Amino acid sequence: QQGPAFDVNAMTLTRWVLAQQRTVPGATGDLTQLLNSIQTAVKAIQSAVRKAGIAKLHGISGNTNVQGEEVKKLDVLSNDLFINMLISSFTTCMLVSEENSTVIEVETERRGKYVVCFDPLDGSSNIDCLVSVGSIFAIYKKTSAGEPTESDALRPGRELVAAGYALYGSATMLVLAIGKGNGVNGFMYDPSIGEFILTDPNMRIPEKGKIYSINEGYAAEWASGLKKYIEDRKNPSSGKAYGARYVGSMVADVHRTIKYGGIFMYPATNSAPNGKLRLLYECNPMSFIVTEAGGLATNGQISILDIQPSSIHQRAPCYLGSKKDIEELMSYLQ
Ligand code: P6P
Repeated sequence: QQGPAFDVNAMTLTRWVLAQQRTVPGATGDLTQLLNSIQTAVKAIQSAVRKAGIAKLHGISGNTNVQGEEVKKLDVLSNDLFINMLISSFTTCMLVSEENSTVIEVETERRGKYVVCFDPLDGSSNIDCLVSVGSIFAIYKKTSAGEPTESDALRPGRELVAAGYALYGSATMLVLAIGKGNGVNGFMYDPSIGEFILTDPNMRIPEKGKIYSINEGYAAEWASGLKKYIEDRKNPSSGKAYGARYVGSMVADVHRTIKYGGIFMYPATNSAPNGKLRLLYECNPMSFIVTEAGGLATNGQISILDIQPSSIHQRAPCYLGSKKDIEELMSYLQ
């Protein structure tokens, strides 16, 4: 018995978020409003990413197109969309963006109780060669009294209220974790109705995988424990060798790691002792999501979610993925 050709009862992201809100006593609906504003930004970004080549939105274009209109590069366009949708949601008081060197304070009359850290278009160096890119966001509830300050964003990932990412891949998917035992849920974009549909409920990362994901170009700069770990993936004393997969776009590499299992690593190197990935809007949200899906995330010493940030663009070494793979890696790093 085939399902209906047209689903008249689709579980859209909007409907799912509202249903979750109704299970929380005293919920004001602000988080619902905030997530729906992020959803709108992601829908607009996905549309721009999909037609970037034609609309000359790619990084290589200058700043005006043949009609002389000002053309924003995709990462600037994505940043403007996130900022405008978040501020106009009346649910945020301060924003941290990968694209802005300082925090963005929301003016008083449009303030709400949430602080959002985001990378509006992660992996943008891959756009011109059509490799998947993504958006990443992390949401805190402001708990301090008085005016919002940078310290309202400099909090361990353990305090996150929600985190998510959008992957602009062969299809567009939004993956969301809102804590409180709701797990991790994946919503596929259906362009025919312009809605995200719940296709991957309760995503769980396999306990152990057989794929490792790291940029081997930096192998000469790795610590000895990591070198040995990678060597033993390739040449195990027993069992099969691991496969290697590295897109070079964090959202794509992390999403594959959650779906198939295995381990994603952006390690410390001699030249970059804190690695490359940013703690507030890359490592923390991804670690929150992977942990909610049953995996682990570490900087090589402690859980990424326990790092006390000291500056909004600080980097952190990042090893995340299947529980048993991370535990095995840690036995090499100690
Ligand atoms: P490398 C993309 O530029 C990015 O910020 C992440 O999305 C990705 O995981 C990483 O950098 C790739 O860095 O040094 O391997 O090119």
